[in-house]
Amino acid sequence: MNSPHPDPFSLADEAAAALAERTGQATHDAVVVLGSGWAATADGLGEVLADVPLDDLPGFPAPTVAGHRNSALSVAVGDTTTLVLGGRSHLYEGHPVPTVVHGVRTAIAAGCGVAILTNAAGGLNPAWPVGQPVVLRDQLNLTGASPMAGPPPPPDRPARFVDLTEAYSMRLRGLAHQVDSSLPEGIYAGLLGGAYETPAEVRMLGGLGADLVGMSTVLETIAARHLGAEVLGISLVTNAAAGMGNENLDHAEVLEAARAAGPRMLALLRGVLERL
Ligand code: 8IG
Repeated sequence: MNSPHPDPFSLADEAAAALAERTGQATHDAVVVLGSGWAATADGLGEVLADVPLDDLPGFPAPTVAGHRNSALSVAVGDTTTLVLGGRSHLYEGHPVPTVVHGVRTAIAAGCGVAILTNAAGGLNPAWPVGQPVVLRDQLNLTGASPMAGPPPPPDRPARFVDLTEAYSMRLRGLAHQVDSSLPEGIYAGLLGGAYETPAEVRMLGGLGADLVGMSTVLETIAARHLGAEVLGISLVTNAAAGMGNENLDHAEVLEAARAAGPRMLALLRGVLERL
């Protein structure tokens, strides 16, 4: 790190410079953030140009969550030079909001105009089986936090009060449906997490309009929109939200559902990246 306490935007610039140096790619076009269980889709997206340990880059802690991988890949997918972040940081790990959104800010500083944010989520729609990918249509940020709270962005960045009317890009959602026309859409509720919901909380979330519930993504989406990137969100339903199915929740079940859905998710990501 060049300075002891850079603001989060300067830290993202530093990380983007380190990324360019370590990958040999002056810029990237799109970033894919791989959520729980999505790590395997990194293999097969395209030609791997570079593989850098995430925690070698300024501001990136090593991922601690099972199913994440400590790796930033530079991958050629058709004409799209793609940065694939093998893991992310979550609020429930105790990371501050700037750390949680550091990956997307770094990617955008590296040139990415498109952010594809993936996650594993609980499904509230009983018609969705485990292993169902769902395109995010909108979100409920129920974390109680925001990347736009705190000191104002520096003068060379957009002001806060970012417009979130189109949090998830119509254009990118259209591309996803071109690739896989049977994909449903849903509203993702992002919570602090650390524990799954009670059945009462799941009923409440359904009343609020949520179709999916998880512990990530929503802050990254806000940070990406603030900096002008288009966002595509994709959830993999890996469990029925508590009280919606007939089983208790455990993380091993989540990882197995993701593994089985891997080929479909890989084709979806590759197809979207090739069409950008
Ligand atoms: I995977 O049911 C996965 N992540 N909050 N609730 C929340 N996060 C999740 C869930 C779930 N499943």
